[in-house]
Amino acid sequence: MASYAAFLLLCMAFMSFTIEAMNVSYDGRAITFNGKRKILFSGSIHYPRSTAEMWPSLIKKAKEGGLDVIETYVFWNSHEPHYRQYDFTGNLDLVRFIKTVQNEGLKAMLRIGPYVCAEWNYGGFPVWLHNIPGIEFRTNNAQFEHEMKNFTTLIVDMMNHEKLFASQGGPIILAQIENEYGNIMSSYGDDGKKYVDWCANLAQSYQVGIPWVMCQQDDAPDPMLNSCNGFYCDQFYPNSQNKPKMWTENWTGWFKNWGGQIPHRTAEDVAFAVARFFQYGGTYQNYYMYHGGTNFGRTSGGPYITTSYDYDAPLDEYGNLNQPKWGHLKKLHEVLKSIEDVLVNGHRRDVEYGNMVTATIYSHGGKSACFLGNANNSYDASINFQNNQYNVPAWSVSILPDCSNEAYSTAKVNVQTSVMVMKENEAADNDDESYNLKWQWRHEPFEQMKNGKILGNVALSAPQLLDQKVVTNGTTDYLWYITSVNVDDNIWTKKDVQLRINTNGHILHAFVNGKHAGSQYAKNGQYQFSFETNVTLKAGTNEISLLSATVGLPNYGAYFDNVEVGVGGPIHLVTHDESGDEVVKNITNNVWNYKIGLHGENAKHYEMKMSNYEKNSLGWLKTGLPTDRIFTWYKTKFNSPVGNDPVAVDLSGLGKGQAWVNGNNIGRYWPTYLADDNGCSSTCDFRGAYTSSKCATGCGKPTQQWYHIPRSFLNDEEENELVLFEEMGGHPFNIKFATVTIGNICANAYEGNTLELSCHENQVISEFKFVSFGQPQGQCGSFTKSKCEAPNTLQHLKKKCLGKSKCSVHVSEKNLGATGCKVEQNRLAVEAICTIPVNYYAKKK
Ligand SMILES: *[C@@H]1O[C@H](CO)[C@@H](O)[C@H](O)[C@H]1NC(C)=O
Ligand SMILES: *[C@@H]1O[C@H](CO)[C@@H](O)[C@H](O)[C@H]1NC(C)=O
Ligand SMILES: *[C@@H]1O[C@H](CO)[C@@H](O)[C@H](O)[C@H]1NC(C)=O
Ligand SMILES: *[C@@H]1O[C@H](CO)[C@@H](O)[C@H](O)[C@H]1NC(C)=O
Ligand SMILES: *[C@@H]1O[C@H](CO)[C@@H](O)[C@H](O)[C@H]1NC(C)=O
Ligand SMILES: *[C@@H]1O[C@H](CO)[C@@H](O)[C@H](O)[C@H]1NC(C)=O
Ligand SMILES: CC(=O)N[C@H]1CO[C@H](CO)[C@@H](O)[C@@H]1O
Repeated sequence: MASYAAFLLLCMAFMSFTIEAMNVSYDGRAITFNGKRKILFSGSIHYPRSTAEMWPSLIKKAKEGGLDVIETYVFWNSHEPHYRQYDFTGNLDLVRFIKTVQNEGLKAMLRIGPYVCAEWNYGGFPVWLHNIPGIEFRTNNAQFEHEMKNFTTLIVDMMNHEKLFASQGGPIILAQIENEYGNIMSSYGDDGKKYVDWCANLAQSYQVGIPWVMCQQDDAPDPMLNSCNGFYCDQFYPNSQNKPKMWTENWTGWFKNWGGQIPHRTAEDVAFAVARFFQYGGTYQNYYMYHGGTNFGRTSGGPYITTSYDYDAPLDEYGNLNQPKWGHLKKLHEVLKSIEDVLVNGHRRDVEYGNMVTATIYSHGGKSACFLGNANNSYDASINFQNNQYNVPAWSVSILPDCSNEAYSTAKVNVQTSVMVMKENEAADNDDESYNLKWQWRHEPFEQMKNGKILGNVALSAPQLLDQKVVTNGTTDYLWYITSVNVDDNIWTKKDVQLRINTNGHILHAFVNGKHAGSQYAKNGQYQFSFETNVTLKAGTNEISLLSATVGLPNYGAYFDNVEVGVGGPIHLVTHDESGDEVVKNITNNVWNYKIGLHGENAKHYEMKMSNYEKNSLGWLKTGLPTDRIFTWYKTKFNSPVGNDPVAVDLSGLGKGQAWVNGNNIGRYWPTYLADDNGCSSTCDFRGAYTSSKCATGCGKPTQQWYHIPRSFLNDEEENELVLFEEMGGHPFNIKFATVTIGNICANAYEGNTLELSCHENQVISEFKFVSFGQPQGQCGSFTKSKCEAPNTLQHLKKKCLGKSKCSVHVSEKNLGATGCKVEQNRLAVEAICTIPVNYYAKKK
């Protein structure tokens, strides 16, 4: 066996090094590989939103889910954080990512942009780009085009050099230039059109031998392909009969904002949208996102995009299967692939039944395949099609691969639902000491002037308020604006003085003479707000220090790049004279001193210093731990949770700030930002057009309580360091570490299907909470039995499944016993518990 395995390995290695150029092209029906039309299922996985260590498993699961193509954007601001200084290391190793895709036998679509939107900071543009004199983004502007060309060329050359284009035998079959420009082009007038043509020419000039795509660009010049992005794309048609119908972004869910609820798009509705797209001639479709992942560090866009970018995608933030979505789509892919030949080559004919019910027949070479679609959101249709009677539920598509037997209905989910749970750190259970985390802390100083000087490096001084981007180049969230004000008149030294500041956001902390005078943040996705607080001034020189913090720069819309952030002004000190009239001191155009970043960022307080953790207490205090105090650094050590399951940390109790594990920035946290109380409902009807607020959950709860710590950030079974910068005030006493695993699984399978139950591989099915074969009612967690059911189903399932990590049961009366229900189709509903056997890790050691 060993030699056989070695032989296989050799073959695989050989295969991945065989360079076989592929001619990827397209015609009016599909993308073609060496002239052969293909149906392609694609899914977005953005490499910086996971880790290089996670990529192989994510891509494997995507392949198992039936994908052919992995799509990613290229993130310019991460690769070129400073002008002409590049980073392609760690999870920015684009070549390694594409090669991982290749090693799993999949294809890639490379959306270079370099504008990416993607809820990514500043849409993927480096902030320094904004500061190039005379530049205007995404239009006919020489400076912009020069820089865009420089970066785009770098990426194309890199792919070329590694022979990663399909024309060179590599996996990249499609590339994209620009991104959704059609949505905003009209704002740029004639220059917009000139820019689109320039983009198309640039892409063509690379001669990479694969097709280029411009998504959401109705006028994409030939031979650029135009494609559709949206929740539904069945009504989209390309701008030429010689181009295929392509869907580059089918949103599988939606992202989260601080203060927003948790979006959820049902498996039934995503499947419906995809099946309908294929019913109406689509041949290429991409799930945006297939794995959403995490906005580590300061990569999330604005306004106020959260650190989690889970997206309710088929693979969850941690890389676990999001069931039933993953499995329901997998089955759809299998069915559509089984009729690929007829779909890409066949003649299509629609038969209308009224009420938005349509049958579609594809036929080719004596074979045919059919779709029965019902886009009515309430009416369950019963239709006679080719002399057979069919029920087509509201908002569903049934697929009949032979035009007579239903192999798949988007409305009938035959896949388990997995309820994920956060399991508290096992290491903690065994060792009470580490559970009581020991904290050290230190202050972040409130910057102020001493004798007209600021300690440390002042970036610049100017008699005006500057856009935060211009000063920081986006290298930090934080910028100090510091000035001094002389008052002699005694109306200013009385009680009644107010400081009024207009700011462009997102958060402002104000200090007068080194004392905190107040903090405020923009709410509801609005950037601008006015800040007002009472202050006490003294006769003579007063120091006013403002710390402005950004929470992700905007990433979407015409001219989004010019939206100002930071303290925009005006800034007034206001009091009243003897007669009660308002007196204003306008300090807007004072000389302002700018200091970039926090003291602790510049001193790298977050860098791991484990080796001398106990000794290295310089500046860190062990006693007098402050709570509810702004500008506090905290740090602690913790053990890695046992096993391989993904790890997350609960940061409730804290206010707002950033967190680092062993020096890796795991993102901004803001657990005190609660989601709106209204707009959630306990039931979710998949029928009817999806919007991002439909089926939302989490009302009144923190938008994000748990934060992902990738396993590769942790030291194996050793001590790790968590560092927090707490900006708003909070306490670290609720912080706990957990692993993410399956708790309960529920499944529903209709007669004729096979029910598959599956826990994580380190778990077993330990108990059944509910089993009924007949006409059970309700949903996962609240199933109820009806009058009729087969009597011995539970025993049957126990025998097949208990103590196993996975099992499957064919759902039929023959197998499970007669139900006695007088219905067309019985179903089996099951709820079971997955647990990790007590001695699982002990045995492994
Ligand atoms: C690639 O395929 C397309 C369409 O099948 C064809 O028109 C083109 O000539 C081919 N190119 C090469 C280099 O073979
Ligand atoms: C910001 O970027 C510009 C180039 O766009 C550069 O000239 C300037 O020195 C940078 N400023 C800082 C503080 O890095
Ligand atoms: C990008 O700009 C640098 C100089 O800043 C230059 O050395 C390099 O050749 C340029 N790359 C391309 C492809 O033009
Ligand atoms: C959906 O079906 C109902 C019931 O038959 C009908 O009244 C309604 O007009 C249909 N809606 C559409 C948009 O066709
Ligand atoms: C500011 O002071 C005024 C009286 O001078 C008082 O009415 C007001 O409530 C104070 N505002 C705050 C926020 O303390
Ligand atoms: C204060 O100065 C700023 C900048 O010149 C100006 O925009 C603002 O209107 C002034 N405020 C008042 C009350 O005049
Ligand atoms: C082109 C397109 O469909 N864009 C959509 C992007 O997402 C938002 C939110 O659903 C839609 O409103 C846009 O129409």
